[in-house]
Amino acid sequence: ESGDKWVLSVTAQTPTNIAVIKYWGKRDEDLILPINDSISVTLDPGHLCTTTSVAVSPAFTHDRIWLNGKEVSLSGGRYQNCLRELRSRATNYEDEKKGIKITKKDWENLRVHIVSYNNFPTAAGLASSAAGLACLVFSLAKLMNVKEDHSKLSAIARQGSGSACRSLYGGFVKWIMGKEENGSDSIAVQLADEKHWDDLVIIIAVVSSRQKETSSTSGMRDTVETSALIKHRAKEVVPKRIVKMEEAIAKRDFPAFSRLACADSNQFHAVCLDTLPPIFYMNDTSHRIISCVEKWNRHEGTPQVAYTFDAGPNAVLISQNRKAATLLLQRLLFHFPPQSDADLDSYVIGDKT
Ligand code: 2P0
Repeated sequence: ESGDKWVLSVTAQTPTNIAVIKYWGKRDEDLILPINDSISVTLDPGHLCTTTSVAVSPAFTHDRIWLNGKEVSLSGGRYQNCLRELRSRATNYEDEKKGIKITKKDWENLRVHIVSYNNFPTAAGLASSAAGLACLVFSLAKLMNVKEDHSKLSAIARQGSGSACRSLYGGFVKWIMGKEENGSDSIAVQLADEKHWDDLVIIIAVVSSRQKETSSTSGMRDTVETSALIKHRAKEVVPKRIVKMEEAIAKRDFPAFSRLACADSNQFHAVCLDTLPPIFYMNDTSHRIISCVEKWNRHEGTPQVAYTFDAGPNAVLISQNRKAATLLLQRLLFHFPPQSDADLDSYVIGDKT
């Protein structure tokens, strides 16, 4: 294509991540700086992921974004921060065959169009913002020829949504809270790649795909303002747990991994209850799933399955291997029989990473 009729585009796909040591609470709301480190597992590509296409053309007059087929406003500070950070790092691009030449300076005036799809319920506590913002930052960085490594990109994705910084890597990922006021050292690092512990099987039991009532952003703000327990958690509990969780992952020690993940999920929900007004993310079904897993693990004498719940009632169940996953599914289907064929789709099964 020639003249100003060209369109240049990039498409990327990013899986979501599930925190096993949770992020909850910010020390800086604009830069999205957390009050503790967190550790997550990134799911396999293809399951619970976001696909994003970004395009640039001299014919575009405004930056625009469509989420799941619907245009939404890009005026929010978070999007704007990501776009600004990426534009300032854009570099020259040239494709002689197509007659496209974009200089670093051009990027400031070129507008982008962004189209993004989730293959799972948005805002039902399944970390849709994590995959979404990571994918947006990654695809725009490719489009704009940004030559930064993944850790720098993670610091940009972080400004879109905290948990997004962890989705830039596969495998096991730590988001280091950092010390700097400008957030430059609040980045994600990979602890182990996707091959390190590939026996793990993650099963997501969708208890409800309804939108959650309290957004993570406002929920954690209320927690930081009103909960005494969060201070104890961030200062005393999480730092020790992070060390132990890193060890458990390095050694593929499933019993330790499971105990730490379950305890951290439970404390996160305890901190939500300790908030004023209290935040209830889990429901009766979530509690029944916890009891069922706890009973089974106790009966076996050693943990077979770990559970973790984010800002919603859906259960993320991590089993040690395929055999344990099969037994878990049997148990789930026995205790929570699907009421319709459609319910069967709710048992999303995916290998880790
Ligand atoms: C996590 N969650 O570590 C925790 C556990 C939910 C429970 O990160 O305000 O959507 O965009 O930084 O990242 C959800 O919080 O919040 C979250 P913002 P985000 O995965």
